[in-house]
Amino acid sequence: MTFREFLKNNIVYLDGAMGTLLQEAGLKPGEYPERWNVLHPEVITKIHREYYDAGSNVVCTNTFGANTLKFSEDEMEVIVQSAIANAKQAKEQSASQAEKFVALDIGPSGKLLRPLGDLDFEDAVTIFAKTVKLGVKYGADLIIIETMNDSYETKAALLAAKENSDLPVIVSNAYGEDGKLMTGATAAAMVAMLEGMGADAIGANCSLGPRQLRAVAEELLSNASVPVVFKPNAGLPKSVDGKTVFDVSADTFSDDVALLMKKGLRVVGGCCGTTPEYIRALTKKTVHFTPVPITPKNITVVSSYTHAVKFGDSPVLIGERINPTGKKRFKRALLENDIHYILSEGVNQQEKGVHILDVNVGLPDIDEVEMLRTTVCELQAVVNLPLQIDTSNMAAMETALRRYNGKAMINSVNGKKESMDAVFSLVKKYGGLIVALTLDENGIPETAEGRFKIAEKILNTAAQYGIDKKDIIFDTLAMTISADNKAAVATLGALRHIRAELKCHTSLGISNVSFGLPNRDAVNGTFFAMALENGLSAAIMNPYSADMMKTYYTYRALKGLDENCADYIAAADTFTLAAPASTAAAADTKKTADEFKSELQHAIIKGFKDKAGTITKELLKSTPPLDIVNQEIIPALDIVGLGFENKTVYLPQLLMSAEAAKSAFESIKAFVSGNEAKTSNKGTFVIATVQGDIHDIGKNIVKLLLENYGFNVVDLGKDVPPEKIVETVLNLHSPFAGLSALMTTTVPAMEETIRLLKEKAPWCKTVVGGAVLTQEYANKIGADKYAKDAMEAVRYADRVVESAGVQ
Ligand code: B12
Repeated sequence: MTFREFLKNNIVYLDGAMGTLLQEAGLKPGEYPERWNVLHPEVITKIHREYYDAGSNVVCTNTFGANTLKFSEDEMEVIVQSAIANAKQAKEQSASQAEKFVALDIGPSGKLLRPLGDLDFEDAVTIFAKTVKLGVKYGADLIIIETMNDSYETKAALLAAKENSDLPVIVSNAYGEDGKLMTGATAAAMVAMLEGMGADAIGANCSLGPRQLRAVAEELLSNASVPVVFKPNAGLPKSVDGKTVFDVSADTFSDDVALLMKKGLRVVGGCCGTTPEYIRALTKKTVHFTPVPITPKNITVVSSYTHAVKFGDSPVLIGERINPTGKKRFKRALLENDIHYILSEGVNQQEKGVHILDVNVGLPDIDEVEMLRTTVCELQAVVNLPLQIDTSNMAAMETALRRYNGKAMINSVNGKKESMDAVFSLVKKYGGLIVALTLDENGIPETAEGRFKIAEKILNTAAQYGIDKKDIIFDTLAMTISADNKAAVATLGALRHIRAELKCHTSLGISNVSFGLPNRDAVNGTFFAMALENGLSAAIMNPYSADMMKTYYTYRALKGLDENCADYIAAADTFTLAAPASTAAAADTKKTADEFKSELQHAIIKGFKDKAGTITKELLKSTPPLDIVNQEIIPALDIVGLGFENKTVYLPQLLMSAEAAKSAFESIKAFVSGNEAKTSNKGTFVIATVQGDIHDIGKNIVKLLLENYGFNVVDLGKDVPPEKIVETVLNLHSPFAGLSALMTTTVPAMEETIRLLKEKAPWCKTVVGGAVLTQEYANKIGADKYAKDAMEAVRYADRVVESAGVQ
């Protein structure tokens, strides 16, 4: 029986942990477990066999960290070959009567993808592809991609699996206590993306015990139309007598997992801390369970790297402003490659409350493939809304879908054969929700019936490609009423018909309807309300239009979709506002220093790197550099930091803000170094961010200021071990060591550095700083001086130099 056949009607038992068992067998800290496939095949085979004997149907090869970033291509081949051979041998040896399969195990690459880190998306695909090809070559039965905590990397791995094999693929992510991935994705968002790309089963593993992951399992079950995978840890790790132990026993673990199996889990196993005993307990308790049938959830959904947007509950707003049609300023931005303008249109529309952004960057004179790729990548770094890829250029569409971090909306397909063939093949591969226009080779039918017929044809053709009707949303084409006064009636008729008969969701580009008329917004607003009453699920619209927003909020309130009319009340006084302030700011007007200041905070909060640098340069003409740091850069980062703490901002946004702050700081640095020549040498100041901590913006500011006040600063960078700091202080006989720590978890490293410095270089004054420190804490860890900001560090060092005559 193939794995896919088995998965259809059975509960699948996976294995448990490998790493913790290898440590018990003697794997040393820092040693690569994957090498044990070759060095100690008997140990690996024994562990696999014990899992099969305990009732596992699938064991995962010992290849979690095997990739070409860690191993040479030659060594990779030997590792994967032996890993699969070990698992196959265990399969032969096991006396278990259960169906048995070998899964090629793929874990995270160990690097962060751009824009979070420096690994390019396509390079990640290539790295995973190499492992996949070896898995196929040496006969794995399926692939399991697991413990991924970034949706983008998960996509890269799944794409590599799909492009290089026909094997079934299980995809499992590591969710945190907040029920989200490290980079912010909810389980619903992951299901939307992974199902669209054709994962055979989707789930959660690692990070927490079965109880803490229960809500994630339930979210997966209510969204997924494929089997749900659950492979939690044996609870949380704790250290007992220097050994790591987990706090959930095999008995409790199996009870907790069994409870969720009754709700529908179909692929179960264990992660860190679990052993064959856990799997045995689980199989024993549940082997008689009847598998809960997998039911299609019929959810029409798109997703970004953080969340899913579902169609049907409440009207969905799709912002239309990233589109050159009829917009001179936007055309100019495209021709001049002014990506900032495009990004700010994205950010502004998000602030206005749209749920999805339409992205159209097609102009005759530009390279649309390149432009669309860049725009999608840059946009998803600064906004977390799902995107609607809007192009008729199929090469551009494919590049954008490939790079998109989520399940995109696709604008559009129509009833022409060539359009359907091109779009459906792309969607089959990358997933997506398709907007289907009800027109074909014969044009746009005048009647509602004609448009309905085309909709039926599109659905039938999509089905031949294996695309479900939940992934098609119909646009019945709003035509201008000034040319044909029955146009809106036909559009609305088709809309009603499609909703009622085909049960599909619908979308309309609203503004076409009013073309050629005065006060177009008035017509658009009313047409939008009529369309909603006739079954419109989503509108491509202008969120800066007060009439459109008025219709949206009043409709929701009147339809009982807005509890206590809370959203209406919150938005009511904005209905009269015109375009947002920052759009006006984009116009070339003269700005005051104050405007630049709040713009700088805005640029940092939104992560506009280039803009932050340029605004700072302007600001420096009228404001002292330190004021910019203290009144603009730090408060802006504090806002982002607070958002991060409250889980409204996720790591990618935090990172983009940090990049923008750094760019502002670079402008300040260039200005300061150009303006003030160093006048004296007051002595050496060794400075570093302590071990384990990579925050260095604050430390760099301190460095710049100290240099400008005549100190010779030796900057050791970030994540610096105590020994290196001490060694440098000793070599230079430095009178000062400045240490920065921004996290509670890295303050102990600061304490250790101070302890070593006191022991080896007692003359050296330790000056400490960083957001988490306080005077009290600084005293406790024995620092000579706590400086709350850079200026205080300079004043202190000056005082010491003056009073002691330090040189
Ligand atoms: C920007 C930022 C990042 C950037 C850092 C980029 C970089 N190159 O520095 C990125 C995105 C990479 C990042 C990563 C992480 N971050 Co962070 N980050 C921040 C943020 C928003 C701002 C920090 C900052 O630069 N502030 C501006 C500077 C100018 O201020 P400052 O550092 O305090 O410096 C001033 C003074 O303190 C003093 N000073 C600083 N150092 C020194 C040194 C000396 C010698 C002296 C005298 C004075 C001095 O002078 C400076 C100028 O006046 C803070 C939140 C916040 N409000 O602080 C979170 C924050 C520090 N990060 C946090 C976390 C949790 C993380 C991550 C673990 C997230 C994750 N899940 O991966 C990782 C950490 C990775 C690691 N191992 O270090 C938490 C820490 C929580 C805690 N209490 O422990 C914070 C507080 C956010 C939060 N509220 O949850 N982060």
